[in-house]
Amino acid sequence: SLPFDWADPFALDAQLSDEERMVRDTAEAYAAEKLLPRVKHAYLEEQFDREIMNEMGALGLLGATVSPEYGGAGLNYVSYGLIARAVERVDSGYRSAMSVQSSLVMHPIAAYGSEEQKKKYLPRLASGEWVGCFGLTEPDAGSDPGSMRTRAKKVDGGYLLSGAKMWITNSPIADVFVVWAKSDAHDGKIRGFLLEKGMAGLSAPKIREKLSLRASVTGEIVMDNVEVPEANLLPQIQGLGGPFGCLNRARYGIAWGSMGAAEACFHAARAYTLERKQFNRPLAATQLVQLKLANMVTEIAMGLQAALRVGRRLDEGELVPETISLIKRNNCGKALEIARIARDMHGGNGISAEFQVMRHAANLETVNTYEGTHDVHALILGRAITGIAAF
Ligand code: TGC
Ligand code: FAD
Repeated sequence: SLPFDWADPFALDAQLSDEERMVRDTAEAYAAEKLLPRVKHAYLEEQFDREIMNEMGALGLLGATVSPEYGGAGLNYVSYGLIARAVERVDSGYRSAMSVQSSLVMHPIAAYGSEEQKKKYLPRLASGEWVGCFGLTEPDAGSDPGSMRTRAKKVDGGYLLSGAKMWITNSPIADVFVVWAKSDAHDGKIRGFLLEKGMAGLSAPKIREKLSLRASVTGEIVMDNVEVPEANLLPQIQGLGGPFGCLNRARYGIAWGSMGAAEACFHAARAYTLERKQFNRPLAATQLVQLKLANMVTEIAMGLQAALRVGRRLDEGELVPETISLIKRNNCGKALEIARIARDMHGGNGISAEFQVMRHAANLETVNTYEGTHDVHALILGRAITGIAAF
């Protein structure tokens, strides 16, 4: 028999290609050297450092799956997942910035855009020169985006967009806005539009005083008859399948990312309870603590293995959205539980920013909610199991 590796029980490492390991090492080194030292300040001050986008861009971490022809790294989905895991080990907010740019902004342009749109936007988004955001959610349409109110009205040469988007990652610092709206020229079907900072009638106020994901900037998108040229309509897609096609990829990345946050909490809880003594012995010498650590290592090992399996299928061209719902839901839910327990295991120190675990727990509240809530993904699975939509 072989020794048990508590940091990698199923030898995930051995299931990766050399290229995948290289990508992972690059992302982990960047996260440890550049992200970790600034996260506490960023979180406490509710500040996202814009420079991070340029740094990630320089390393090929933005739009990793996009073709090199348009500035992407041309990597597979497993590599994208490994990047998400590495970045979210530090903070879910930094992974958010990466996922939105990659899956929710670059992917729709690459998959649904015109040649001109790809040439104009993708290289600048890949380098981090431009930041993008994705506007689907509205104040009155969250889990049910099909009931959105944002409208595109056809006018000569383009469209007038009116409406409001809510809870939009990166909108206050965005140069490019992927906005989904119902278009009167297309029988009220949902279409995607590329808006740019500075367009008349467009604003993106910051949402302040979040108690979660504070190192990520979140805002609204307010559109008051914004004139959008015909050339900025995403030509290749219509209907809710457009935004959902992007969400499939982002949710997949979050399944990996949330496990990164869980790993950070598990490793911290292990180290802390080995070091900390009460009743004349390390906390780790108690049965209750060992039970908690055993539960953590189990959920993380299974969550990562499941994410790898879905990634391999994606790379083979097999996209089954419900399997993505399954891992997004399970991994986010388990990560949140692990972070809360790790916080508890740190005792009073657990509430200090110094020990990181409470920041992860607070972040994971958002991660469990965005990109489809834990319960909405249960309903997506329930529909697939029973054939009955119970939303
Ligand atoms: P439904 O009838 O199910 O589908 C409507 C159309 O969409 C197609 N479709 C999909 N296509 C591809 N992939 C998927 N996963 C798809 N799911 C649905 C479907 O085939 C159909 O196409 P067509 O051509 O027949 O019209 O639609 P519904 O309105 O009943 O949907 C219900 C539900 C619950 C599944 C859906 O609305 C849902 O997933 N709600 C959750 C909303 C959500 O995830 N929002 C995310 C906002 S973005 C975000 O949170 C970013 S955070 C990023 C960060 O910071 O990291
Ligand atoms: P609601 O839909 O009102 O849900 C409230 C509660 O009701 C949840 O528990 C939900 O599970 C439950 N519920 C809803 N419907 C049902 C049902 N039929 N049956 C049973 N229970 C139900 N959106 C974007 O478009 N772009 C972004 O970049 C983005 N970034 C975000 C960043 C942050 C920090 C946050 C917090 C959110 C972000 N979102 C973004 C929005 C996010 O996707 C939504 O918050 C999420 O989809 C849930 O919608 P909601 O907040 O309106 O909640």
